[in-house]
Amino acid sequence: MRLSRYFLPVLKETPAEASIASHRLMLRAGMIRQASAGIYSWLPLGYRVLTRIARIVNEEQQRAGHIPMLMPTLQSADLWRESGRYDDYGDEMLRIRDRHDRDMLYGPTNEELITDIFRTYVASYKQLPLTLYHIQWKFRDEIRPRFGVMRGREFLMKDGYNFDLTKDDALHAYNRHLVSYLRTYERMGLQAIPMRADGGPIGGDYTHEFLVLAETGESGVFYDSEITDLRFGDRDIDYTDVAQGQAVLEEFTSRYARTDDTHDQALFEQQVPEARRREARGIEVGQIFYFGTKYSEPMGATVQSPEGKPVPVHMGSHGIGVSRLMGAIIEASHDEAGIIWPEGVTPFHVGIVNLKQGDAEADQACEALYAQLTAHGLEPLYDDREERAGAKFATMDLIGLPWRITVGPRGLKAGVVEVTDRRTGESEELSPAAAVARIEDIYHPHREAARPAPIPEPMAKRSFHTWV
Ligand code: 5CA
Repeated sequence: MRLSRYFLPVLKETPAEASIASHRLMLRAGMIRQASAGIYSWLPLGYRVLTRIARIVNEEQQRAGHIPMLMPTLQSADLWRESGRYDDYGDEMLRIRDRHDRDMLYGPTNEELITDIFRTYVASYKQLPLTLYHIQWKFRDEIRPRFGVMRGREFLMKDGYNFDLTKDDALHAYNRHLVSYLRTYERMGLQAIPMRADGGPIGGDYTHEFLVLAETGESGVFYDSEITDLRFGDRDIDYTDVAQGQAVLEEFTSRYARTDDTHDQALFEQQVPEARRREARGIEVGQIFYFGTKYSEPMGATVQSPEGKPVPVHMGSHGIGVSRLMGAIIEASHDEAGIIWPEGVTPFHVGIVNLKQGDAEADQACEALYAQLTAHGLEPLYDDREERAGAKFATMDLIGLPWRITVGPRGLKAGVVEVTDRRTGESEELSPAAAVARIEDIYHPHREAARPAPIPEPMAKRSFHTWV
């Protein structure tokens, strides 16, 4: 992309309404624009990052064997009356009446809709296990939308739903989600700690929230400091292996880590030596739930058991705050000058800054770099505007591309360009060809990880044909 032809409305002034860094920087970098309270338009740069976050979420869900689909944003109130939540959900639910006087709502979550789909098509335990998910906009009429996309009213969520014959199978699905979430957040450069949480309006008391530690987080958290040393890394995992899933759950959840909703001070003091006790704040970027037959029973989502009896399925639901993640990533990774994107989610892989636009040699070198990087499957952002070097650097620093190649007539005379690391500010002089190779090397591991994984065997073998 050439900046002269892009739409990047950066702001010089710090917007008064933004009280935390991520909100401020997203507005300044021209990523979002508020449409009304807690509702945002995603401008091109913000939309690019949102797409990258969603892509990682999709890849990791499919790697775990979960199946993508798409449900609508508007739902019929009737289904929610069946589960009993239409009245229970309260003022956060946006209720709408259509021209035929039918009660509708803008979905805050999808347990009812997916359970209805399940009960329509699935009749036998032989069609289990099944986990379906989608990435779709949700609406919750939050009393105090704030911090930009962090607590929006309209927000993008990945929500997945598992259907299993037994509690044990459903707990394996729970563990599979936990593992896939650890991978997902790490690919975005985040450490998100699973913590014992409260079921809230979704229900169930078997639930963990994933929290990114940040001073600006809305949740109070209490944890054993040892937990921050844990990394999932790129270890191999077989998602169909029950014991492996259980081992990861135990590794990541056996130490004390709770949100303020479930915190127990006496237990905290008993389980954690004083020197390792931490009290901090965190941003909730996901939550997983096992709630058994809470929805399947009232809604009649049963399957024929191996003994030939109809039994309600065991379910759980599993959410990731896709749009909130953008705020969380920025809170965790920025400095005075702007955002510092982790390579996994950066809107462009590398910026090219031409120090002397109009100089034939500099222009030509930039064009050649642009073409070579693009040929490697990388997406550069070339600042080809007639602007001072200082202004170009300030824009690149603000929008936070992790790598920058600076091209100027003086360097070119010596046969070099400059490659700069946004995080450390360190630069190295390299030939243009070596600069391209350097950027390619940096992104190569991410491109490997981004390759779609083969579908796990048991899922691949099971065919799903139902006639109704
Ligand atoms: N049905 C379940 C899981 S599928 C569910 O709705 N879970 S949730 O309520 O915990 O939401 C999932 C995630 O969405 C949260 O962890 C959070 O990251 C994100 N989220 C929730 N409310 C908001 C909001 N108002 N703005 C932005 N993100 C939100």
